[in-house]
Amino acid sequence: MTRRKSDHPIPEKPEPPFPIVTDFCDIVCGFGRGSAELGIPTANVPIEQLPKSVNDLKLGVYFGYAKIKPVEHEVGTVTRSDGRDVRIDYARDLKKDSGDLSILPVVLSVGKNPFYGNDFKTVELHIIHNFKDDFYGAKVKFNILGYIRPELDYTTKEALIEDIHIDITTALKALESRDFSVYQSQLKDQELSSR
Ligand code: ADP
Ligand code: RBF
Ligand code: MG
Repeated sequence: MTRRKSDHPIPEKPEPPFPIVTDFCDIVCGFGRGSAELGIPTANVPIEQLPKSVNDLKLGVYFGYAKIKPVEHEVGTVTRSDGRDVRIDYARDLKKDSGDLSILPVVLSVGKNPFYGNDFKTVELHIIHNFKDDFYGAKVKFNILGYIRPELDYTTKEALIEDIHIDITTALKALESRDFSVYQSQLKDQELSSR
């Protein structure tokens, strides 16, 4: 496995402040660079809908699990600042049988994307799963179980892409351990008790 100088050692099990678990939050539009430029789409979530403990995290890359929930709503369109139209379909086309609605591994970026020079912080989730369709407007609930590395600047887009691929491998490896994978159950639907 590739270990980088910037990698933080991953402990045997989540250590405080982890696990952090969120409520369902909205999936909103960003600049559309994740899929178009990097080939790595990220579902962007509004920071104000997240627990304060997420806002207190240092800028960097984290891992955990995520679950998408479709929203019943008519399909809509928004126009990005660059003029491109984005279809907001509230995950109506996601399929249960292809695992789209399962509890899935995720790598998260909490940061200002120095490679792109943003002057504001974003929280973005790359869910490690091959979705057939986008799901803007849907909800996502997730947990954060560990820290992988600080956010870095890069001289090339290829170097950023390569590092994100290593982040994905690192996350999947950590989540193989039972001490992390048990936290999948944090995202299970609450069953209504019959008594
Ligand atoms: P934006 O800047 O609008 O977030 P991206 O290029 O990052 O644009 O694409 C994000 C969108 O791609 C998500 O909102 C979601 O609808 C879709 N998507 C498809 N596959 C994934 C995935 N594996 N993880 C996260 N989002 C995905
Ligand atoms: N952007 C950076 O500028 N530096 C980073 O170190 C960085 N690491 C990332 C790690 C992961 C796992 C993900 C999903 C994204 C990362 N990004 C990073 C953010 C990336 O620039 C952003 O997702 C795209 O610009 C699309 O919004
Ligand atoms: Mg994104």
